[in-house]
Amino acid sequence: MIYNPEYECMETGARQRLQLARLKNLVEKLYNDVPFYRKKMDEMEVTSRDIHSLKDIDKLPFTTKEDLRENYPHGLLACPKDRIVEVHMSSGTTGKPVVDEYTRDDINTWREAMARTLAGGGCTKDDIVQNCYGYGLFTGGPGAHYGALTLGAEVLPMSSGNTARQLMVLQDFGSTMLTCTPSYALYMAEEARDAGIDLLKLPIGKGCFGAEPWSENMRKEIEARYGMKAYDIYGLTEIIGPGVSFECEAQNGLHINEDLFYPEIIDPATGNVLPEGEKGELVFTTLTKEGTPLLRYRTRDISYFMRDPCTCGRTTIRMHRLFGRTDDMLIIRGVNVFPSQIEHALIEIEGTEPQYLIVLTRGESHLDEVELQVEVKQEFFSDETKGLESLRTRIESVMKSNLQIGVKVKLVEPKTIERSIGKARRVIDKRTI
Ligand code: DLL
Repeated sequence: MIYNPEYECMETGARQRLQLARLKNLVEKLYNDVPFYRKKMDEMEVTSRDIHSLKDIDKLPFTTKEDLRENYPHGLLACPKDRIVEVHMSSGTTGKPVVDEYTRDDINTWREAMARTLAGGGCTKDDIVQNCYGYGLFTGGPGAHYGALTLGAEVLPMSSGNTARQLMVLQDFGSTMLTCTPSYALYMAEEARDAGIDLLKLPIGKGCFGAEPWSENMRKEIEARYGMKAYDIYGLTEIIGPGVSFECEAQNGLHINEDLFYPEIIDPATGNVLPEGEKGELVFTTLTKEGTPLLRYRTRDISYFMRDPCTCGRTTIRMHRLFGRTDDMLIIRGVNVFPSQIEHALIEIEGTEPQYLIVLTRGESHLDEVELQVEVKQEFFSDETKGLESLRTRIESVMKSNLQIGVKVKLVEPKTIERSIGKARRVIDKRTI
């Protein structure tokens, strides 16, 4: 089902006129209301009067994750603070999170974007949506929740974790749609098998999965284990959360809600806009947001656009499922982690060297496991085992509170972690997806 054919099936010329009008408004508003953007535009000697066509967007400045971090917490607010009704965050590179502040209308935009997204995966008012994305500052839980409510579906706001209870509810409440990270969907399927639950006998028939990289193989696996159709959904906190783009029944690229989020693909090295169809870094401009609208936000995600008509009837541009990122951000159990965050936390802990190695695996359980190898200072190593054990548990708890994920720490002797002459190799990612 197409939730909003007026916008999703719009004739391209009409959509472009709408995008241009919205872009001009946005530029005007950012210039007047956000000193950060006024400064950037002044430096580049550009105003809304220089925007005559959508192509002129390349005259406008980019926004980066660093810009968001430097303006934490409210520096990019574009409306009076009392109009904000909800806030979400995700981790930044060295601890400071990136913040998205929503007005009531922004929440309505999000509801609209997520209703389109879940409808793309076949959700209707008759569905029972088991929502196992995390609720809280993470956008996954609330985003899917809003979308399901907007469609009139029934929501089970499970949040993540407590798999035994998830499986109980899955059976007893007859959930027909699942929303969670793809790795958690597989983990649940594994646990179901161990508990002797036959998922194929349950009414669960579709799911919208995202927030982390996954592959066509993982899709096939999820679809086979649950007997469902599994759809890829994409988004990021900075832009709105989930709801930026989504797959339809054709499962051939993700339709971008481009009347709301204007997409570009750029060459990450030069910043130049690439011709349609070429692979590069995704950049989004929020066309209607009020709280923290962003101009040309560099996502660091890699994809390319597909403009050929889709069999579903939507006319929106599609992006290929992500190929990876231009930076070193890791997504571990759906949580964004930068190796530099680990380094930052380690420096504070006495007894350790700033030498570490992150080893990522995804075992039988389909959940990410993290082993953090840390070099211990010589004097600590000659110490008795009790001291080492308390250092190990201390690092584990510091990591847990800094990264929000559990990490298994292995202390190693000085000079055992391989040194490199070039870029240090901090991560060994053994996960196959
Ligand atoms: O992960 C929003 C979201 C929630 C999307 C639920 C989909 C479903 P952040 O925590 O800010 O927001 O992380 C955003 O996650 O830049 C991508 O690198 C990655 N990501 C998100 N969706 C996908 C996907 C949410 N479908 C970052 N495939 C993004 C691969 C994804 N990576």
